Amino acid sequence: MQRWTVLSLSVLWVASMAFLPVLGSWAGEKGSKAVTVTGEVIDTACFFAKGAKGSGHAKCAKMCIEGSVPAGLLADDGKIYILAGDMMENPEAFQKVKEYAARRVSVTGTVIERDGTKLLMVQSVQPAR
Ligand SMILES: [Cu+2]
Repeated sequence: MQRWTVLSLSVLWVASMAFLPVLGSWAGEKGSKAVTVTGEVIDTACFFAKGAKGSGHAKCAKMCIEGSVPAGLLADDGKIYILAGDMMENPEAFQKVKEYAARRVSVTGTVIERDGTKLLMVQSVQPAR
């Protein structure tokens, strides 16, 4: 009987170990360090469809983003981030970044990358110097 107890405990132990990497990566995303990325706030519809950006596109970008087209950040190094916000803890920062359509900003937040798409979870934003 005791043998079975030892065996089932080992099985439980091995099973719990299998979940550790999953928990670890989840914690890593949650606790990942904030970075600051500088670039232009783009409306993803017009940018992905026709590369539209810059001051000549400002009016359209504002309209698109206000109309719920996802806002993105075209970083100075050419990388594209989809902008998102933590609606539970800090909804203001994400609302604020949308006011900067087609303008250069510095966004501070955490980056989550999945299958090649980068998401920038906005914590704060300010006009780029
Ligand atoms: Cu547009």
